Amino acid sequence: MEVDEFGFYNRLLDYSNILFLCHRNADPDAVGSAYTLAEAIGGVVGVVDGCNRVANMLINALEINVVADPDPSNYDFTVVVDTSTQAQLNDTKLTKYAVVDHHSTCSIKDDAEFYIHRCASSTAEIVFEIIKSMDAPVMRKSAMSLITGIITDTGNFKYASPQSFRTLAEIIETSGVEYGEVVDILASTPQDISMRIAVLKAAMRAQIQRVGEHIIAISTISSFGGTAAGILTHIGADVSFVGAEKDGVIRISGRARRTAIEDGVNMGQIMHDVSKVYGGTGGGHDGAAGLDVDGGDIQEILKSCMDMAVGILQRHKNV
Ligand SMILES: [Mn+2]
Repeated sequence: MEVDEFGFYNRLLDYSNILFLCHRNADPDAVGSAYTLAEAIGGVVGVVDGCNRVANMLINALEINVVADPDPSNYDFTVVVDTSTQAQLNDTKLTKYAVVDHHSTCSIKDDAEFYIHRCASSTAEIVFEIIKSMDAPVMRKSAMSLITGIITDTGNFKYASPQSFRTLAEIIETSGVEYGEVVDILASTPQDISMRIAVLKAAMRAQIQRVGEHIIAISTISSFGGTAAGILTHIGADVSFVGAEKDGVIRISGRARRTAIEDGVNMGQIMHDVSKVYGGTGGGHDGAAGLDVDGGDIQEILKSCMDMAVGILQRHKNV
């Protein structure tokens, strides 16, 4: 049954021991939304199969308690947060549960006792409306976690709706949290030293090629390829490809800046095309994509990626 914000909160009052459960590899929108609901209504935050890097940073910075891989049968009721399919919860067995989600399709709500499903830019925006309907104050830590959820789910506001900005402004106004405080948490250096070493090595080993005003970089690393590729585009590359090899599988992560995308680079397409050449799989978005190949020469595959990007940018330059 679909309910409104007040109905959602009102129904949860019937339960005392509530699990607010995030999807696997939980992101800040999931963790921030679950944490805010748990603080306001009472309950605990659960995560399935860990959290992503930024969510872990948020958990550390705000000292949020999370239960890893919880069993919903140990709780009176479960609220599934920012999750649209059962697959996103792995094998977690749900019995009585509610859903709050913002993804365009949401199948997990079909068996829920009640749910709120809106096409917002983030679940955090919906959660803020729930808190408002309760007439509850927005605590500092909750406000910071909701703002983090909005920032990350909207890709630093690239995909934000006018409502995202309105909600953000309202959270800032009512909680007294400054936007800069949250940006500082997000900008803080990754705490994982192995990641910092990996990213620096990727920068050290980078080979670059220039096409007109564009720079394409390739590099290798043993893990954190996606992060490293992203950072290479922050420090000067317009297009980057970072390869990592693990257990005989070669994985290439690619990132492109808007400047390169506007000139015809589509990372998803490049990854798809290159992966086919080597009998692997690949794809993704315009600006971020990846491929996996079973075995092969990592340098050769990286070179193919670079050649394809160079070709696209050269053709664009010549027209
Ligand atoms: Mn989300």
